[in-house]
Amino acid sequence: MFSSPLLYHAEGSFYSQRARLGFEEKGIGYRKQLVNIHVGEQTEPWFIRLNPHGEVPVMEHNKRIIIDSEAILDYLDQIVPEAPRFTPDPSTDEGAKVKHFKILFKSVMIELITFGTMLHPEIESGKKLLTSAQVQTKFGIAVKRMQKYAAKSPEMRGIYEGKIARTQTRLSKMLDLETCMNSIHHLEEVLVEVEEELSKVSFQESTGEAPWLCSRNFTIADIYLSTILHRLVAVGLDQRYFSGRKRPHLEAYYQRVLKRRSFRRACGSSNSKFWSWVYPYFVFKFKHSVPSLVGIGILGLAVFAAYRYTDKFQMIRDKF
Ligand SMILES: N[C@@H](CCC(=O)N[C@@H](CS)C(=O)NCC(=O)O)C(=O)O
Repeated sequence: MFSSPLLYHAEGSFYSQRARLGFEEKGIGYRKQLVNIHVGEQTEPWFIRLNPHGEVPVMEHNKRIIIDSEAILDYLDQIVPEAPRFTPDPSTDEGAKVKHFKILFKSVMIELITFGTMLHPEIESGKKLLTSAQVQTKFGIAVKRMQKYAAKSPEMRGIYEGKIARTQTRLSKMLDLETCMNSIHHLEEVLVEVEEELSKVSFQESTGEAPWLCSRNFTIADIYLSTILHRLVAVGLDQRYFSGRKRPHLEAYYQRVLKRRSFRRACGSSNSKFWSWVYPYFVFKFKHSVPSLVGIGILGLAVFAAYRYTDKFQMIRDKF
C-alpha cells in the first residue's frame, strides 16, 4: 500500500507513547528507531537536523518528516481514513465531544507533573523515578552538550541557543513548587470531569462492549487520556488521582485500556525501567562505540600490515 514509516521515539517518552498508540490503533506496520533522551541523544546534530526542537517523536514517511505527536496522529488519520477516525468531524456530537476532551487533555502539563514529583518532596507520590539532584544533573548535562554542539557547528548555533534557553526555562518552572502544584490541582479538576463523563458511559459494560470516552471508538481523546493515566502510574500518582477506588470509573477505564491489544503493544513496556532506561542506555553506548571499535580494528590491521610487509620491521621479523 505504502512504504513503511519510520518513527524516532523513546520507549518511556509520553509523546512517543501517543504516536506508537496511533500506529497500533490504525494497524499500520512501522519501523522504530530509539533515541535516548535520557543521555541527550535528541540534541545531537543529526537529530536536530530532523527536528530543530530536538524532541521525540518524529516520523519519516515518503521523504516527509513529521514532528509533533498530534501532527503524527493527524497524518495517520489521513493515510488510513477507513479505520475509525481519531478525530471525527467536529460538527457531529461525537466529534464535538472529542474536540472538547482533546483540548482539556492538552491543558494538562504532564512534564511539570512528572518532574514535579521528583523535584519536590512536598508532592507525595508512590515512586520517585529520579532524585532531585539527578533531574538537575540530567538537564545540566543536556545544556553542556548543546553548548558543545553549538560551538562545533556555527550554522546550527541559533537553533541550539533557542533550545538551551527553552530547557533552562522549563527547568526553572519545574523547580517552582507553586507552578507544579497548580498543574497537580488542574489535573485534579480535569479528572473530576472525566470521571463524571465516564460514569455516564460505563453502564454499557454490561453489554460486553467497552465504551470509550466519547463513543464506542477509541479516538484521540482516548489516546490522550490513556497515556496520561499510564504516566500517572509511572510516577506513582495513580493513588492520588484514580486507583484504590478513588475514582472507580477512571480506574475501570484504565483496566480496560490495559487489556487493549494496541495499548499493550504500544505502551506495555513504557513504564518498565529496563526497557525505558537500561536497554536504551546500552543501545546508545553500542552505537557510539561502533566508530571506535572500527577505528581500533583499522589501526590493528595497519600495524599488522606494516609489521608483515614493510622493511621497517624486517629486523624484528628476522628475530622470530
Ligand atoms: N509537542 C511535542 C512534544 C514532544 C516532547 O516534549 N517530547 C519529549 C519526550 S516526551 C522530548 O523529546 N524531550 C526531550 C527534550 O526536550 O530535550 C509532541 O507532542 O510531540
